[in-house]
Amino acid sequence: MENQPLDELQIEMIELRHVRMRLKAPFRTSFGIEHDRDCIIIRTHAAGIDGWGECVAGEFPGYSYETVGTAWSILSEFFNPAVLAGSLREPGDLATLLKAYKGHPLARAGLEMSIWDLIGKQQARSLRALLGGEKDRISVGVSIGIQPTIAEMIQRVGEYLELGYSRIKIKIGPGNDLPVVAAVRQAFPEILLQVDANAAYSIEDADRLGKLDAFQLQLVEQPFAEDDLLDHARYQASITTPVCLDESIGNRRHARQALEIDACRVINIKPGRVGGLTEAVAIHDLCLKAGVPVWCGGMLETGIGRAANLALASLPGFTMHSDISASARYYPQDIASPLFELNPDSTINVPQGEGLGVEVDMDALDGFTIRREIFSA
Ligand code: OSB
Ligand code: MG
Repeated sequence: MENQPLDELQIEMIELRHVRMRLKAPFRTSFGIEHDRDCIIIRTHAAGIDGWGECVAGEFPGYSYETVGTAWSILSEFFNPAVLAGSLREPGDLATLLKAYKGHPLARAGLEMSIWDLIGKQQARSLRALLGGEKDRISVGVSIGIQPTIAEMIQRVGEYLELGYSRIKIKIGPGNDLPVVAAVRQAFPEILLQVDANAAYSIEDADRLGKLDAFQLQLVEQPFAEDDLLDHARYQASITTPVCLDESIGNRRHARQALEIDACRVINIKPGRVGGLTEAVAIHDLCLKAGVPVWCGGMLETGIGRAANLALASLPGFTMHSDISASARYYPQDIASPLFELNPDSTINVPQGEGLGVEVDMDALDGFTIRREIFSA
């Protein structure tokens, strides 16, 4: 990161909003089903500028132990007061201000994102430039939830291919795995296809999961528990398809150790899961050095979080398709503009404006806000 040295930045105000947005279609994974997507939109204010961030914790602790409720509590009780009492020169300084506190990466990352946006606007630089990104357009795919029937899964895959997505990820789980994958592969023999189990299996399932090797998948994402690097290494040793870790990689140390024991050959980087963009870039750098490809995962973000993901994915090591689909894939109405659209070559443009490079639509945001609180120094 090549940030110009900054003046001390004193955050004067932090606003939290619990936002609930109806998804176009329910999203089902091995850990549950979401009809609405809940998140916390964070606004930090300093020197006349607003910075926006999105905390990707959801309504229930299915993907992560964090929820909107725990993130709200940690932010209001600890993180916000620490930020309001301190000062920063760059977004990475947030880690210093919060050094006394353990965990809660999703809450941390949302707050950090708002500070990146604020500092970008203050310096009149895009987030892409602040992060050291290079690409203008990001290759993207779509992540499809578990469907009620195999026929419907094949239909969904066909629809997204028709829309121009050139990489498909399907969610799998016990009871929704080999026959679905086999049928999708048979229907679409040539497509870039990958699967994501969201930690639904254990090592006892390794024989069954070994059969995934027959379907020319790009990768198998997170078959086992978050805290189970060792069994991922055993599984990786038994198949030729790359294992990709999502939930297991919470920071750069996890990434280094996972690569060291060959627990995975690809890493999905999500800024939320790793506590923010600073850590996300560090994991990217480590993987780039090790020659391990990465891609940017998604958490069904609004236009705010999506803008940050695109900026991150512009770094050179993001060589695989990212889970960053067009705005229209997720919501009937978004809270930021412009909307992100899919180019015919299955890419999405990286925002070039200052900070995140998106404008928050206050009327839309107000309409989706179900709780709001302001914290000041
Ligand atoms: O595991 O990648 C995941 C969504 C919510 C929680 C976990 C995951 C996902 C996705 C969606 O796969 C990706 C997207 O935002 O399009
Ligand atoms: Mg995943």
